[in-house]
Amino acid sequence: MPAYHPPVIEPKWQAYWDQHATFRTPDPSEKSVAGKPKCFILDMFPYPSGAGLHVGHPEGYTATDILARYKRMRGFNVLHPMGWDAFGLPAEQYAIESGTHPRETTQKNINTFRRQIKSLGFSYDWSREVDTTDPHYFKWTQWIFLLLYDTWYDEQLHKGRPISELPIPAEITAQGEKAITQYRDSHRLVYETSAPVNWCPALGTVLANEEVIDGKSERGSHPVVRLPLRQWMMRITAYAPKLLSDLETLDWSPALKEMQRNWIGRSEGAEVEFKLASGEGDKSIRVFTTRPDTLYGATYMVLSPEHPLVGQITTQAQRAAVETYQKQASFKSDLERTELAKTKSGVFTGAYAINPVTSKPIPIWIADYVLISYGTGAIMAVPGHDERDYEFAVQYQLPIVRVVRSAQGSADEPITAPQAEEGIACHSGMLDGMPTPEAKAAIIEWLTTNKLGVKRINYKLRDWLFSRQRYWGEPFPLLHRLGADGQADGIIEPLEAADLPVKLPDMADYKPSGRPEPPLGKATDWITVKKNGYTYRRELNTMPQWAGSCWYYLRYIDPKNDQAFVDPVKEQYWMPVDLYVGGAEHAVLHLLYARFWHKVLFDRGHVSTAEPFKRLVNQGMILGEMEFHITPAQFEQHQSLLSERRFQIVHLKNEEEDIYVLKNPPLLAGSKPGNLSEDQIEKRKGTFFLKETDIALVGRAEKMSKSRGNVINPDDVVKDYGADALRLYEMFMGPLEATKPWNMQGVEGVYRFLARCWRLIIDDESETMKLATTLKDVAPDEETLRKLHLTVKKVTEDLDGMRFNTAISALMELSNFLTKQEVRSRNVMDALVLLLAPFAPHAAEELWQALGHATTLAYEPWPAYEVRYTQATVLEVPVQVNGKLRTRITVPVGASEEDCKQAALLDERIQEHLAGKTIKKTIIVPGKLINFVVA
Ligand code: ANZ
Repeated sequence: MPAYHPPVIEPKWQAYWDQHATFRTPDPSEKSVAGKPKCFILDMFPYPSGAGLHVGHPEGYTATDILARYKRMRGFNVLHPMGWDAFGLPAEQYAIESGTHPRETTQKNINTFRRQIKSLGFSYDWSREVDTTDPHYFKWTQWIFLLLYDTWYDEQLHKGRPISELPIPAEITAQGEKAITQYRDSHRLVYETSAPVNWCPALGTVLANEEVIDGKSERGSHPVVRLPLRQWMMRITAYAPKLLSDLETLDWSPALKEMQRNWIGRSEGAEVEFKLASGEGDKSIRVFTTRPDTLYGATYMVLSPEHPLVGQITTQAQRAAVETYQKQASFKSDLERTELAKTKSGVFTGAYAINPVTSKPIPIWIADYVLISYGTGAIMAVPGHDERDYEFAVQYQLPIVRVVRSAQGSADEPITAPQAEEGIACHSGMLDGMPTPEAKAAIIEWLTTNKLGVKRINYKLRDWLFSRQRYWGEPFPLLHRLGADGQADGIIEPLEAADLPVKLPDMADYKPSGRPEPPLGKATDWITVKKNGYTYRRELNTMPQWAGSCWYYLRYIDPKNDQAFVDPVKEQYWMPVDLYVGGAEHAVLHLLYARFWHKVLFDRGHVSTAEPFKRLVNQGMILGEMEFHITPAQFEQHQSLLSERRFQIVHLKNEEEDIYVLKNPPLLAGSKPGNLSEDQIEKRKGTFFLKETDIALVGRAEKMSKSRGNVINPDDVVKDYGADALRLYEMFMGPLEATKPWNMQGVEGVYRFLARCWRLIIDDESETMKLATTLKDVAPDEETLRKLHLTVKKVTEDLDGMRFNTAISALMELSNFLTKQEVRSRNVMDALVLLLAPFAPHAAEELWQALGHATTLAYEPWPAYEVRYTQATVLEVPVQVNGKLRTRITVPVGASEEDCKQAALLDERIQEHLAGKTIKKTIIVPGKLINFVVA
């Protein structure tokens, strides 16, 4: 037993923590909380997939656990919870294949995840566990949905308000009850619309844009088509300005804030109205432009193929061509239509509009590079100054004119490439000679005066498509009223809080119909509701997986409350989240959606902070063991170079690919070839190359994932090395934010470090558990005190800065130092164990107990350091002869001038330089410099 043996001590302490509820977090009303500052440390909760945990998961969880344990030792009341983001497609797909209820599959997966996470010794308060699929939880997801449904955004007051406070214009009131209802419905943060969606027949669901890659579903690669469909949307765009400006108040990395900014995508410009040429009716086309100053250069217009005017303005002669084109465009995703498109395409509608400043008729085209979902879905095309328009104009031989010149350039310089940069307006009538910003302001003023346009700010952010045609999600708490004919009459009845939760019906058949109707339509008993003398049909869509994760952090604060989603007093105490750690893959959507819901809750008075997550850190990705792939052709071409570099080359041939994998040569005969390390590659223009070669790597074993077969299962690591070693290794690999390759040898290294710490304290040669004989009740010597206090300082500062890898290095150094001692002080061992505790809690608890302490160390005060032991004792001072640096010497801190001079004179190099010369003067700047002036 006395040898370091994780399989015994780790389960022992996990059971101890469970039995003693060591990590139960007291509520703010409890006595034990008095005087303690709070600290809310949050992990992004996992989706409990069937594959179980991989070593990427515990990275962030270990970091937050170390901090949670550290903060407790520093006297904080720490909230550190865990839960499950458990709705989602895989359980439903599995149900379709196997008939197993998704709840069953989900529960099984949760149990696996919980077991795995518990085996790593994280100090979660398990009494606060949440599960988004639990009706006690999603009751409140539905409740918050109803709050959003009940809210409209007041642009004047810049806040969400109850729909009952929406001012109804007199002309609407005059039209009666139905018009008022419609008016309200069109202002809610949750609204219905018929929107073109990505419909995937094989999955039987609509997909978000991010779930579609190259026109195929991300899951399973099934074809996706664009269809108009009745959908529920959330008006997140109303909050775009606040989501943008409040980023400034957050302690997030600049890169992450930039990603959110880009996603929100604020553009300042104008809307301009173009009348149709005479004979085409009194209709007009509105465009959005960021360059209203180029209006004189608008030589044609483009409508998105989906634009509602297309059908009305297209001439008979062009109709067939236009309709064919519209159909083609409907099969392409936005990405394919814009960034991925190699060439531009379009069709003339036969109609013309009038350029409002030149009064010239200009042709109206349709083209798929104009998207219906942005701005007004129509543009004025300025081929002289917009790249896309230029390309299009060249292709279809449309006129190109220069309306902006560079400061030195001429107005008549021909355009051979689009000039997008700002400059001086030319060929622009009243704007001529104005620099772009001035020209923009002038034309906007002119347009406004002439009622032909207005200043406009647009956002790239789109409203959030909130409904899914799936079974395994939260049902909507909404009813559709049916008229006498059994059809929905357009009146929506939101359920009341007392009616919640709306649970999912039990069904035997989860199969999608292959048509856009949701599977819930098959639950015939469930869908019909009688209320107040009316018959209603339930809403059949379910919520997207994002819903449950929009507010889970609030539920941890008060997980069992069945009167409110969170008690306001507790909410005020715990919020905001002090630290949120998770993967960068959630940098945009989850964080925007959660911030949006939080802001609505804030406006409606249900939470006390405008932002949920004060500080956020993205952990870096852990890569599978690294390999670099090259194609057979590359192999042929570079064979000699590759052998020169002595790579081990493994030829892989499977059904899908024929590739060579490069590995480092085995270091010892008989050992396995090593994987290549980061220093073998370099990144140029976004592509990875083998260092100092032009061999671009076609692939490398990247992010760990089951499909790549490079997943390392934490269970195996725990079994072989223990949870403490896994935790240490996860943190020792490199900075938390960095992308790091996994390397099994590293795990062995930290394991040896733990065993060394163990042997410092335990006599591993004795039969029974006994302290090492080298351990004595003696006061440590000065040198040991210095080393210890310096280590405490370093580890403390590193933990505050989340530099876990360097903190671990400092602990390793301390253990090496102590290993050399023949007699060790017990006090020093106590301190070492406390420093180790956040990182390797099981070993630390066991050693703490061995050192004679009766209870857990989880709440022991964190070791303090004394400054006097951490200050340097010697200084390095440069020594010059006639102002030239000749050497450096070390002197004790506070040494006198005379001592410094004598020390310098004893130095061999100085003696050489002084030989045969007379010292005329000695200049000494204490602690900084010694200079001998010689003749
Ligand atoms: C004329 C113009 C002249 C434009 C010029 C640009 C440069 P951002 O910055 O992304 O907001 N545009 C507007 N709506 C569009 C749509 N639905 N689909 C595709 N393109 C659209 O870009 C705004 C610019 O993108 C607008 O300004 C418009 O082209 C185009 F020298 O108008 B611009």
